[in-house]
Amino acid sequence: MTGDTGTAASGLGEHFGFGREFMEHFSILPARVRGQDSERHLGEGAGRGMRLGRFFGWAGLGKRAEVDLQFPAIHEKQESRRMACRVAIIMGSESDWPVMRVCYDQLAEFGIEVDVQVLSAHRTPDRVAEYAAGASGRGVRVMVAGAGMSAALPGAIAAHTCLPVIGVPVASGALQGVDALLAISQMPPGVPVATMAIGKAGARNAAVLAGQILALSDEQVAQKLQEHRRSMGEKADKSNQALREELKGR
Ligand code: C2R
Repeated sequence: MTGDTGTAASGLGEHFGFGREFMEHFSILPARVRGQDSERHLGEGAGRGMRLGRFFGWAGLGKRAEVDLQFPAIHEKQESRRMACRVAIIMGSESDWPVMRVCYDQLAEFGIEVDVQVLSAHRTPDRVAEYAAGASGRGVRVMVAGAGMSAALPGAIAAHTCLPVIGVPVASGALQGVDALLAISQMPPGVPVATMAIGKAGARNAAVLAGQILALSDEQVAQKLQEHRRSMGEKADKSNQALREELKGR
C-alpha cells in the first residue's frame, strides 16, 4: 500500500476511535481534511469493494475530516494481484535475492502466489511497520523474511503482525550468516520467528514450511507437498541405487 494512504488510514481511523487492527481491513476513500481555506486529500478512491459510509470528525484547529470507509481495504492499483498473495517474501536488501529466489521458486512450484518486497528494519523502518501491520488484512497468511548481518528484519516484522513469520539468515558480511542466525533465532519470549538454516537450504525450507502452514486449510497445496515429498524420496532412492551399482564391482 502507499505510505500516504496507509498512514492516513490508520491515523484517521484512530482519530475516529477505530483501532489499528480494525483499520487494517479498510481503505479510506476519498478522504478530505478541510480547513477554513484549505483542503487536503488523503486517500485515493479505488472504485471497488463495499462502501460502508461517510464518517465526520474534527482534525484539530477547526479542521473537519470526512472519511469514506471501504471494505475490503484497497491500497493501491496492484492490490488485486496482492490480494491473491498468501505468502510475502521480504528481504533486507536486493543482494539477498539470489538466496531468497530459492524460496520464491519453491513456492511457485507449490502454486502459491507470492508478494516480494525489499524492505529494511534499519533502512526503511516505517515501510516495514506499515507493510507488516497491513499484511493480514490484504490476505497474506505467512511472512518469510530473509536478511543478513545484524538481521533485525524478521523480528521487526513479527512485532507488527500476529501472522507466522519465518526467518532466513543470509550469509553476508564478515560472519557469513552466523550473526543473522543468532539475531533471528534469539527472539524474546512472546514474539517468535521460526528460524531456518543459513542460506539457500533455509530459503527452500522456508517455502516448505509456509506451504505446510497453508496446507492446513488448502487441499491443493497439501497435495503439492505430498508430491514434493514423494519426488524427493524417489530421487534419494535413485542415487542410493546408482551408488550401490557403482560400488558393486569393487
Ligand atoms: P547490502 O548488500 O544492501 O549492503 O546489505 C541485508 O539483508 C543484507 O544481507 C547487506 C545486508 O544487510 C542486511 N540488512 C538487514 C536489514 N536490512 C538490511 N539485516 C534489517 O533490517 O535487518
